Amino acid sequence: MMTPGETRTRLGNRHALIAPDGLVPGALPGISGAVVNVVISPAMGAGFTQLLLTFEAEGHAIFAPGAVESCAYVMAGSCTARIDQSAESLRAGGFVFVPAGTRLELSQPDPGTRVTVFQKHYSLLAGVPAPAPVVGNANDVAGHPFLGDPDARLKTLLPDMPAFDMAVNLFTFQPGARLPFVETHVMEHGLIVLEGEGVYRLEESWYPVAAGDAIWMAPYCAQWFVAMGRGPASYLYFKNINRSPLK
Ligand code: UGY
Ligand code: MN
Repeated sequence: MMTPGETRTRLGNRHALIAPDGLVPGALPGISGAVVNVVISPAMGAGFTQLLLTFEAEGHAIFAPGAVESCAYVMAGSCTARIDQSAESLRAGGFVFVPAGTRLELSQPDPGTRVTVFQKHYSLLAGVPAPAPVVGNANDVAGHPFLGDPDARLKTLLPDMPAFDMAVNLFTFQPGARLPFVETHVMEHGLIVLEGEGVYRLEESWYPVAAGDAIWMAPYCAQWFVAMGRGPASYLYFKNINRSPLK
């Protein structure tokens, strides 16, 4: 139990740890019958948005077509995803990516279904057609040893092709496994811990983290992770990719 007046949440200029205890829901257009948390957003300095939706029975989320692309990942429960005219069932681990200009609707959730949604303004690449929608399940995606470490496995959920300007990846670490070095890179991250425990280094701070914690890492935020629990630790994360930093 947290001492009254305490929180593990930390918000800085270059990174944030957002612990679930401090989340406050807010309404968003097109979403009903769901607790909506805007976990990461441009309001804190990020170049993207990370939403957490917890659906009630009859819950419904419509992402209207526009300049924004979206990738929704079902962390628990199940729902139906409608992309334009086609409908897909998503169970835990299921994900859907819709490019800018395409309508996405999430409906018929099991009560308690939890979905993380990453959204960003699409950055068109001259001469390259925009990406098509993608539907899949992380359980069907092979995990590859990260930089040769079989105990740190990375699943890349979206195609790594120039048309895509966002990556959504799933990282699973065996107890004691870690990122091999402190990363510093221009790409941003939004992250949610799905299971297990560990310690995340963000710039000059080291944070114990566990399932449900979310993290924002601004460009060049120094970052490192070690899994510390008795079982595997996994996190889902967003990364902007494939575009010149010179806008
Ligand atoms: O893709 C990445 O940059 C990844 N290795 N970063 C991270 O897990 N913090
Ligand atoms: Mn990284």
